[in-house]
Amino acid sequence: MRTATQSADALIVIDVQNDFCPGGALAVDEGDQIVPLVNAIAQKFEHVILTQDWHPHRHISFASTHPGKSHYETIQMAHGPQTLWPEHCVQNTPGARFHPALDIPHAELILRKGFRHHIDSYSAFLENDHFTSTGLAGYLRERGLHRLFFCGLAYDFCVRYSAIDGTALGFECLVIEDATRPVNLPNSVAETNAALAAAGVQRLRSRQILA
Ligand code: VGL
Ligand code: ZN
Repeated sequence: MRTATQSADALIVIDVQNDFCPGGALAVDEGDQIVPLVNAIAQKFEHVILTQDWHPHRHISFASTHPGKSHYETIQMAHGPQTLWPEHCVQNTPGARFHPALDIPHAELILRKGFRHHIDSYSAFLENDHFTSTGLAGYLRERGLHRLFFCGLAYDFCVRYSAIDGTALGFECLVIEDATRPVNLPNSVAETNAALAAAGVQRLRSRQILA
């Protein structure tokens, strides 16, 4: 099946940043390998949005902010569980920059997220309290963009929560599987596959767009 892109479509490129690529602080295996594919896919879309994980120093999601806690441990916060990460994507550091080979000059919006000290934001729509809005849904609605294709990093966190929240907010959401890579914590990929299926998020391959 070929999926032709339309004027009400947007490609949302999640967090293709140095810290999520090999050599970065929260490196995703092969995270850099999706970059040429993401560039090619972006050429098929009139509307492209980039997200950028953008944390202040001593952000609540960093294990180092919680004495005695280790990387990848989960703690309970007032609004629910929070996985603790290595310090990553700190505002204005090289790790927070987009991968140098990411080449999407026609991207229309760069949406930063995770900039509030006391709350993390995996999703491009809602922060991890599942209540605080990033404003993205309003932006997309005002611009008449209804069908959203997701790619980028990481499949099992920011791509997952973005596509699920987008669906709940009334957008048609699709994930371009081979243009993502997972962090891969225990069970995180299997849970993501199940959660996307349960939410009705379609997974497709890049050749369905590039063909
Ligand atoms: C992400 C963990 C922490 C992501 C961001 O982009 O998937 N994962 N911050
Ligand atoms: Zn983060």
